[in-house]
Amino acid sequence: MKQPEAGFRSGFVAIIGRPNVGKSTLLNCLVGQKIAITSPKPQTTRNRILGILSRDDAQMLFLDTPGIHRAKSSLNKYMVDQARAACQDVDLVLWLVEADRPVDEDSPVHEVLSKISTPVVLGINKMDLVERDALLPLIDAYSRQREFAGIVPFSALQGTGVDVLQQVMLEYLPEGPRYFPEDQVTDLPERFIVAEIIREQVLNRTQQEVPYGVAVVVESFQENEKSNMISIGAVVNVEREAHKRILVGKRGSMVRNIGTAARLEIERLLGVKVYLELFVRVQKNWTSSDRMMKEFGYE
Ligand SMILES: Nc1nc2c(ncn2[C@@H]2O[C@H](COP(=O)(O)OP(=O)(O)OP(=O)(O)O)[C@@H](O)[C@H]2O)c(=O)[nH]1
Ligand SMILES: [Mg+2]
Repeated sequence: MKQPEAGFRSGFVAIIGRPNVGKSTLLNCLVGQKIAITSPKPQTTRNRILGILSRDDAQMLFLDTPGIHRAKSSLNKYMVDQARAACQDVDLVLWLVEADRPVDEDSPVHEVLSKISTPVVLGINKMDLVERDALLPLIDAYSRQREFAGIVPFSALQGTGVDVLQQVMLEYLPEGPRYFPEDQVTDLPERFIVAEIIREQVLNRTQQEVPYGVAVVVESFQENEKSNMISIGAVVNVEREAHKRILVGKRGSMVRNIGTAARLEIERLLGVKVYLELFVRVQKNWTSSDRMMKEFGYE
């Protein structure tokens, strides 16, 4: 174990909240780089995602989590469990809510918070969507719900107020060592990030139940040093034949567009040319099968 430098702080912060409140957008903003995919659709994030923020005086380790909701399918239960588990053994919990929504008395987040004794900071995101005057009554109403270590309004999309939020959170981290090298932003394998980038493009282009039944698995990832290229083969699993038809599109146009957009982003991430091949496959009702979920990396 490394010895902490005098005054150096480090620790874990779990970012939790309802789906779509902006948890992943905030993670990316704090770390200064896109690690987690985001979308206007709820239930985008499915796993716990570590983001590392290194400063001269501290290393803050953020856990982005799936939105907490009343889950029915195995996949949804897995997602909520990930969020619940992230709250264990952290130094601080950051509960995110939206500035343009009234106080949610009946939030399933309360049940999760009631089981932990960790300090909780309330982050009121999307303040760009409301007048400043609207924030005070909201802060007042939330502070009557429970005790908070701090309440901070901010906008993850515009970056306003995020420095204040960072400072408030830092106060709750103990003295500790630098756990990760300064230039490391996450512990996720490249394969996972590649699969997520592909899923994000699917989310951008599909509606209704299709995006919720998509799982992307990277099956091959080969670096060719001679041509300085990476060849990636990935399977986009869907729950039904009808979903496959939508994803393939007219003469393959949809899957081609998804592939092109994903490839460009993967090339930016990896800094080399990429050859990306996508296959769409039906795995009937996989979101209700523990076995299939395991196979797709949700275990
Ligand atoms: N106007 C505005 N929109 C925001 C802000 N932060 C996030 N959003 C948008 O809110 C939507 C959801 O953002 P995400 O970061 O994916 O939300 P999330 O909480 O991670 O969602 P799940 O992973 O589904 O739980 C996206 O369309 C974001 O662009 C903000 O500060 N202002
Ligand atoms: Mg998310």
